[in-house]
Amino acid sequence: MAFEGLADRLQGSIQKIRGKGKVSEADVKEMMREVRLALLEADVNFKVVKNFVKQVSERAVGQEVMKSLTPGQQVIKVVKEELTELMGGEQSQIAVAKKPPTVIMMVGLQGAGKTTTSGKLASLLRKKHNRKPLLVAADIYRPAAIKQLETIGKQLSLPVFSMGDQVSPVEIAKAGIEKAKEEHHDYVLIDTAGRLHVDETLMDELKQIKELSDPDEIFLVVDSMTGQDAVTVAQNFDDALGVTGVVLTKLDGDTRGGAALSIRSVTGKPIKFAGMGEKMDALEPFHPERMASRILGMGDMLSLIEKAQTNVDEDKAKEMEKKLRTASFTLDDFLDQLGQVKQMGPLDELLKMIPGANKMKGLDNIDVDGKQLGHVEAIIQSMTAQEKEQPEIINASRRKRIARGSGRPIQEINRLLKQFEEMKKMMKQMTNAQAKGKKRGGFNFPFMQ
Ligand SMILES: Nc1nc2c(ncn2[C@@H]2O[C@H](COP(=O)(O)OP(=O)(O)OP(=O)(O)O)[C@@H](O)[C@H]2O)c(=O)[nH]1
Ligand SMILES: [Mg+2]
Repeated sequence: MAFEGLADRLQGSIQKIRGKGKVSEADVKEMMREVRLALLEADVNFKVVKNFVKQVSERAVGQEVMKSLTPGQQVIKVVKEELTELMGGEQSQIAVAKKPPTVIMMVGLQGAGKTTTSGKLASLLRKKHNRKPLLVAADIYRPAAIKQLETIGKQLSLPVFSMGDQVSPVEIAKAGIEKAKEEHHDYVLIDTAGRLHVDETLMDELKQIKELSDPDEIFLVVDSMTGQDAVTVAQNFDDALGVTGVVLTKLDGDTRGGAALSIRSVTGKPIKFAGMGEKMDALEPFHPERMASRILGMGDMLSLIEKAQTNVDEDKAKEMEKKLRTASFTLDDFLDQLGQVKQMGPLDELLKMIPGANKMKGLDNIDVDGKQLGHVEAIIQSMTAQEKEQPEIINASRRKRIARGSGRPIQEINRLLKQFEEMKKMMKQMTNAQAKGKKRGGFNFPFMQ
């Protein structure tokens, strides 16, 4: 699997920090030492590594306090965000020419996957975007290169334009675009020749094709198995041609990840697509964020963190904390908290997002259908405003009335009131400890622990 070593090591160092209620500068340092080694071992460019480590360290030490996350989780969040940024942040789009056809030139070293990717991309454009692409066979050097593209075209029922191998690639490209105009194709994909190494003859020819066909995109196809070397190659191609985007192929293999993590940051060019196999449908738009999640092996955990982030109102959390400190926390506030937890979605769904939760004893058959939350809600809603403020006034007859009103047995009302009292006590202790200087980075809702 791609990124395996890197993923293992990053996940290992994250594991150590995840649950921490307090993260010291030394913790961050220790973690970043491991992250640095992991990246270097994955063949990531050393300057990129240095920068990454610096960036994460700065943010992790002087972190913004997110009330709904523990400090350990916050550090992980920073790592993920920076990893995403490293691979380009947002997912980038494919250009569309003002006047069709949109011309895409495929360039890259020998065997990188240009011809295969041309076919895949044409197929993707037709299937997902309802486009009418034309493939142009402009590799006249490698024996059977034209045949290869024609075979792909036949397989996909996509037209291939070729003029044999006795006409110059520049001519072929030009004629191909003319043909596309005549036949109203809206995309032209020019498959060019590759060389073992970047050489002048190749670059000169590519430059000429570029000049005459005025492409909207020049996609550099890069074999992700080539690691850091890919970055040098990319720089050379970019210097000569001005590449507009990168396609990383063979991400289905056991690449260590160096190319994927360095190329964007070194060349500044976005990774647009990822080749995930030899089959013609194995091309995916490149999502930096998803890739980062995948490398960190915690996609779902992060979705959970994001859920907490979007659903827990920070101001409200602060207000709640103050109420606890001044012991003015009421059953209404309690209800409010329940509401926040419920907003995050069904509890069993949330539990599923926690890696390993399904294997945890007791959690697998716990009643988490949210029914209980509903009952608690019903009980509290059956109380008067005064009862909610001062639960100590709820005597036996009031309990009976609440039981009738909520349709719950009286034992449940008793249990809830007892739990609420205990919770208040516990929170008071917690906030006292906090006031005494054992400051925790984040305030956790009791239901979320
Ligand atoms: N596993 C895997 N194999 C791929 C991928 N993309 C391309 N390949 C394989 O890589 C080999 C080379 O692909 P080509 O498309 O012929 O490469 P090229 O850049 O056109 O090569 P030249 O024309 O010789 O320069 C083929 O066997 C492809 O099937 C990918 O994403 N995953
Ligand atoms: Mg080829």
